Amino acid sequence: DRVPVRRALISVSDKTGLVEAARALAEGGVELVSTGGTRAAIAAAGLAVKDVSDLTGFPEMMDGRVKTLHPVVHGGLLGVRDAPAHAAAMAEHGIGGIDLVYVNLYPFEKTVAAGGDFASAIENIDIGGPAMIRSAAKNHGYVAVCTEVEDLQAVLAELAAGGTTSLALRKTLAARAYARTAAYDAAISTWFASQLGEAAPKRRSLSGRLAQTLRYGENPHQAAAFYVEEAPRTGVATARQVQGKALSYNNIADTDAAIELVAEFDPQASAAVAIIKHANPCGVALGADLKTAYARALQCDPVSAFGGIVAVNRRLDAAAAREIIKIFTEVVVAPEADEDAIALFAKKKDLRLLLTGGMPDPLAPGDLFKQVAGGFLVQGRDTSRLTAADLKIVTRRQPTPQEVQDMLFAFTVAKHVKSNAIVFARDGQTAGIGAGQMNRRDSARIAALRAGEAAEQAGLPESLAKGSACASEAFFPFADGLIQAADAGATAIIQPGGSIRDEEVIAAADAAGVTMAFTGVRVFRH
Ligand code: 93A
Repeated sequence: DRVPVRRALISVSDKTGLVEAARALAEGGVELVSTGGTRAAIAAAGLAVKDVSDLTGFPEMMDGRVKTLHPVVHGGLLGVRDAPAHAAAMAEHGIGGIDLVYVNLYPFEKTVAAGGDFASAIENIDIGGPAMIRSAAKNHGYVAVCTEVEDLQAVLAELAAGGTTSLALRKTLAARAYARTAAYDAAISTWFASQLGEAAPKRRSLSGRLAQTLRYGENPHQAAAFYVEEAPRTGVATARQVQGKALSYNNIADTDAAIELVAEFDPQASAAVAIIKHANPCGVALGADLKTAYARALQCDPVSAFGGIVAVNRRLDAAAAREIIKIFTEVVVAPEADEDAIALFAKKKDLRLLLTGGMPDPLAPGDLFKQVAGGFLVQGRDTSRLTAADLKIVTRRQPTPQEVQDMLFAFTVAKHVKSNAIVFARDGQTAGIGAGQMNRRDSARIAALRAGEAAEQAGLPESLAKGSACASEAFFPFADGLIQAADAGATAIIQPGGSIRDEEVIAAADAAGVTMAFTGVRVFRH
């Protein structure tokens, strides 16, 4: 299973780390062969390196379009060394085996992202590179294929240990290599389609590199993996796991929901904490600091918070960490963390700590995909964002400034709650959340129940919903839902409006003495 590396072909556009890697190979006695620019960079470092033209007997031609597309190269990559006919063909045509390929491709994605014109995009479609990657990956029984400098480092580590590569590593590298060429072709086809005016929505297929195979999916009998896009937006895909058990499928999904929710709140203005269970928040709160915000988020539903996912919108400090580790938490996700906070988590070995390196941008455009049998749906991200100026007050009673703040906070949280969503909130703290019911009144009933129980658990005399704002992510079709919210203690209601019975609902609000704002924006989440 182990094969030595005698000859390596290196052809890279991104030359980061190239010289160090080439030097390590050369010092290990590996013969180096390269294409023009790569060869020049290696030679400039004083290392011996052959030109691929010396192998092919052809110069690079047609502006470099043809440099490695030659039987000497592909025979050297594809030849099955142990098959007598292959070995004979190699001998007859003077084809030497190539045992290692390191190729990174013409920067097509970058060229397009930087707004390159049609001609430069076309010129940046790499042909020879993917061909070599695919040949080497197919012949992984004998050839190690590297598409990133990290891959080469893994190969170098094995070579340092014994001068050979293992079949296990070569297989892993081959799988990665095909993921890379698939993503590259997906980027080209997507761009090409967009040039033909088939632009909406721009991205029409999913592509990404395998970041992690997961033990299982939503349930133990489902296989699963986590793929990360070529240039991921900051969030769960950029997270670095500092400690804790391996992430599960559900952990990743919930962590995404958690960090996207707290990202709605400006960290300059206030600390924000969300606690997520099964993709829904069970508590969200703002505070002067994370410790306070966490305590307030926890108060909303301390029972559900057990085994939850905690997300924060600021650099995690020790004071907050000390509170968080008091109950069992599956995952803590933060943009970054203080050393003493990290040290506190170290005591909880299983707890997964993820640092994303920054906060997601809730206003960033992007596409969301949802699979259906035999196809998939694409929609733009929900980048809606409300301010006080967007609220249309439809009742006789105008809201107080505090009620306006509470309404906006409750509606922002409702945007991250599965429909039907009802959220009671007061002073930047959710009081009760009702999620995922088929019937809006049931969601309202659950939210009111939670608010009452939370107050009981905290030893407070009145329901947390008392004096709260109540958000509904879609309109109240009848007055009953509104009456229920008012009965639970809400003094302000925020909802999209737009029901044919709006007049009835407004009349009920006036009769109950509550103030009500229409947003004109619906925030369904299914
Ligand atoms: O234009 S190509 O598709 N034709 C080729 O035959 C070929 N062989 C390697 N591009 C080709 N390459 C690519 O050249 C590699 O994938 C790599 O990205 C780049 C390295 O060129 P240089 O060594 O001249 O910098």
